[in-house]
Amino acid sequence: MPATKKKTKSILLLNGPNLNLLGKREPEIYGKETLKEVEDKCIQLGKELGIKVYCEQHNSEGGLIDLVQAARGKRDAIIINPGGYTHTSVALRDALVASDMPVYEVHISNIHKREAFRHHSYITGVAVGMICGLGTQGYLLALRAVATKLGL
Ligand code: CA2
Repeated sequence: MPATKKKTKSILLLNGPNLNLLGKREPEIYGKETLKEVEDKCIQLGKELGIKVYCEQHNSEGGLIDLVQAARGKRDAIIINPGGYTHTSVALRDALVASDMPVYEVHISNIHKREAFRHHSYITGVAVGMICGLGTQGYLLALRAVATKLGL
């Protein structure tokens, strides 16, 4: 019998509105690293773990939903920081459910230490888990959690 080749696991790392400004504004809340630096670290860790990391960022709700829909059937999981849409978007939540991918939610800041309107997330209820308040390290921790779940 011919040996079957195992397909490399892959994930979508998706960042929402304004996260393209990482490292350029409000470093006291979001740190000094740029989004590109964070993405590069995730790609590198992904290589070590055996996961190909596809990075996307979009500022609009529809743009994020399109990216989630496009990942369906292609990626094994999604790590998402939905930015401000965390607290407002039923539509993004619906898209994540419809994607059939396990969802890992990440927030750089501790949303529960901030304004009351940030305390509720529409995403957490459909996520495997949520990491917040650990800075950009949260993305790397989420990636490690994905690897464990995928048996890598
Ligand atoms: O802590 C997080 O990661 C947030 O998802 C960030 C969102 C905020 O609305 C959420 O409540 C918590 C805001 C993203 C804005 O990103 C910026 C990054 C650098 C400079 C300015 C904004």
